[in-house]
Amino acid sequence: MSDGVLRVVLGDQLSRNLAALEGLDPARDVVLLMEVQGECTYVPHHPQKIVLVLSAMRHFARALAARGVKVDHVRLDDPDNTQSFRGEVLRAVARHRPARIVATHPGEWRVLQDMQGWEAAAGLPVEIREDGRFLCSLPRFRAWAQGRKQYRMEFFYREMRRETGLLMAGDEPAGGKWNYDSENRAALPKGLVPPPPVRFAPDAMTREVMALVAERFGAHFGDVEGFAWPVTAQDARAALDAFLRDRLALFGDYQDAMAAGQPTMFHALVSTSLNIGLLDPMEACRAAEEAWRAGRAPLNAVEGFIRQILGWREYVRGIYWHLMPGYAEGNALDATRPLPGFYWGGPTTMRCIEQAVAQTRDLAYAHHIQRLMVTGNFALLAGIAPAEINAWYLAVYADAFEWVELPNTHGMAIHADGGVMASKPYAASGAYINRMSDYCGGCAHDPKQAVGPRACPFNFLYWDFIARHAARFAGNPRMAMPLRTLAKMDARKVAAMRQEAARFLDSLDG
Ligand code: FAD
Ligand code: DLZ
Ligand code: SF4
Repeated sequence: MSDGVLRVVLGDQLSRNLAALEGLDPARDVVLLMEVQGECTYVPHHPQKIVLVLSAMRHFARALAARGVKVDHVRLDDPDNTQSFRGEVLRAVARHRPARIVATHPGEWRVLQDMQGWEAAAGLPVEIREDGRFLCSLPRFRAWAQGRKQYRMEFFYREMRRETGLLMAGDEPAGGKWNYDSENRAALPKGLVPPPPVRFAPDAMTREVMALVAERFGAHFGDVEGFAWPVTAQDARAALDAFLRDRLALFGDYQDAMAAGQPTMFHALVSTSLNIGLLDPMEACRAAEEAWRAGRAPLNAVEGFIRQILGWREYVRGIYWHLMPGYAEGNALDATRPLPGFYWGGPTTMRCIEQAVAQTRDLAYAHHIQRLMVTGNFALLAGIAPAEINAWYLAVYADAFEWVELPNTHGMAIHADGGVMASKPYAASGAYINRMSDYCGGCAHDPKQAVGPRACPFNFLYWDFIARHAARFAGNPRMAMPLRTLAKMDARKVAAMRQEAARFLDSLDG
């Protein structure tokens, strides 16, 4: 046995300041990275997501090795690869005979369970260090959550603002308000074309991974072609800088807007980089704050952007680890319907869904309001089984890791947690999509009709949803308005919409 340490780095832990690398002794220690089939297929990840993770791992390993660190990088096509984390850790222990193993807390419950078994399996001490790359530690979140009946993001966010000093003027929020969301709901005016994000042409290393992924995972939804995500810290920073320069100023105004043929709008496209460790969340927040202080972007944009990262991103991670594993099991609305085929690119007459799914297939990306108010809203209204829709979101987005994907889907989009995250379901009819997008103009359906051959499915499904859950929502003051409207509606119209909904739902494949 050597006196060295085996330091494990997972595919979403590609940060120079990673906890598992603290105290690294280049003379004795070995850093282990493992490309394993099991992680590529536990849900059928989009090929571009697999390319992102594997290529970024290879670039990270190369950069570490260039600094004189001993790196053991197990490749996917290594003939001896056992294709599981556990199997590869055991093989690496046999190769290097370390005195102990050091890892960083992973981003998934499933992986933590596995990691906690490494010590017994390897017969060596395994230290799992807290992941210090987040702005709120898990004990800090727990202290905030303890004893609360409801975990509202807004209150958490204010504490984080105070603690970090971001956008603060002494003890007060900059500009006098904590949250400028009410100014961030404009639709995209005709003629305004969002500047496209920068694309990163694949280098030779990425192209090699693309070929490997195409060969092995070609049957998954999506394609490696068109891969353009940053795979190094340098490119991740370049992507952030391009956003700050070209899109931040209007990010706030059009944060909730959707437009046909505009897959990225004024969004930042930094979630992949943040989630795999190429970009530091505090660096992104400080850079946005600096743009505001220098007069390059208005407060509603900068506060909106910082809230997503300092607020939502940290909050959902806290919720995940505070409430797992039970959180994933909830099904508060008793939803059991299988996922319709159009989520995987099958035909649909609903243009909003078709646009969101097509760009998801092409880019492994959809922006927040598409995920929440189009595909998420549909799953909520139609009563898609939580396990099926959760697995879909985890598979199809390049930025999807369970700690962030699950609360957003299970809690925010489909309300399967019964209101832990959101005080009311984000249910909306076609009127919302019509107001926030130009999708309806070219659609076979009419967002103003709720019955009849051209009725928008979001309309009759919305009222069917409200009627179906009327008793459940009766005690919720935030649902009082739709319930009152339903009660005042002509009973024959309600019956016709519910019949339409039943017919439509019965016709779905899945
Ligand atoms: P921007 O809109 O430019 O926002 C900037 C950053 O803020 C994002 O990069 C992200 O890091 C953070 N952020 C914004 N909203 C959220 C949020 N609700 N939760 C956590 N962080 C947020 N985000 C993921 O990173 N991974 C996921 O798997 C994921 N799944 C989602 C599933 C559903 C159903 C919904 C409604 C949202 C999901 N989100 C997820 C949140 C959000 O949609 C994405 O973070 C965002 O679309 C990423 O694109 P962007 O970088 O252009 O974001
Ligand atoms: C998502 C993913 C994929 C596709 N492949 C790998 C891999 O080969 N090796 C690896 O270390 N991680 C991979 N990941 C990320 C993991 O599935 C998992 O989400 C995180 O490690 C949890 O922290
Ligand atoms: Fe979607 Fe309905 Fe609008 Fe068609 S009419 S795009 S289905 S909201």
